[in-house]
Amino acid sequence: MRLYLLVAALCHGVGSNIQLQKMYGRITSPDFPNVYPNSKERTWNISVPKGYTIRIYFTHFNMELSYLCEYDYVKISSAGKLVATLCGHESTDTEEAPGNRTYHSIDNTLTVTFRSDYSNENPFTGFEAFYAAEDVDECELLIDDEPLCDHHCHNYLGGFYCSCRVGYVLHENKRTCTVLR
Ligand SMILES: [Ca+2]
Ligand SMILES: [Ca+2]
Repeated sequence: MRLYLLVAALCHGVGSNIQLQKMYGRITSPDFPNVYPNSKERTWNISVPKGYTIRIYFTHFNMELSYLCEYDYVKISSAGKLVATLCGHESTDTEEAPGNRTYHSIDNTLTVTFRSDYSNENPFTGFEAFYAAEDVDECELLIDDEPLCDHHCHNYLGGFYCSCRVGYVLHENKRTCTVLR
């Protein structure tokens, strides 16, 4: 029990996890717009309803530059896949900084991790980023090279529905059309 409390206290001091479920928002490095502290880790887990993806872009980015961003970094991931590893101020041959780029989630969740190591030779002010949910246009999607709807597809915010030409009815699966008898 004592060990557990000690571990919990240590973890709390170093890293923290923030859950965000709004349709849009702003996230920043610790102490922004001031210099970010050393040895900090912070993770934002953003989730929006199904039928949406998340886009995120940076309005400020100033992190310590290190080879392959191994010292300080911002990592973006979604659906268990790494979307980007960012550090520095401008992109180099081996490191990426966001610049004006917009990043997109793969599903309806996006994880952003900020991490700083134990030292900085210069002060760095970190980052400011804005994210927003974006409707998935299911009518543009193909599954196994097939559109989701047999006949007509209607996209709306957060979902879609199918309809059929005259003389057909929509099957129970809500996607295929069968001849009306
Ligand atoms: Ca550092
Ligand atoms: Ca939609």
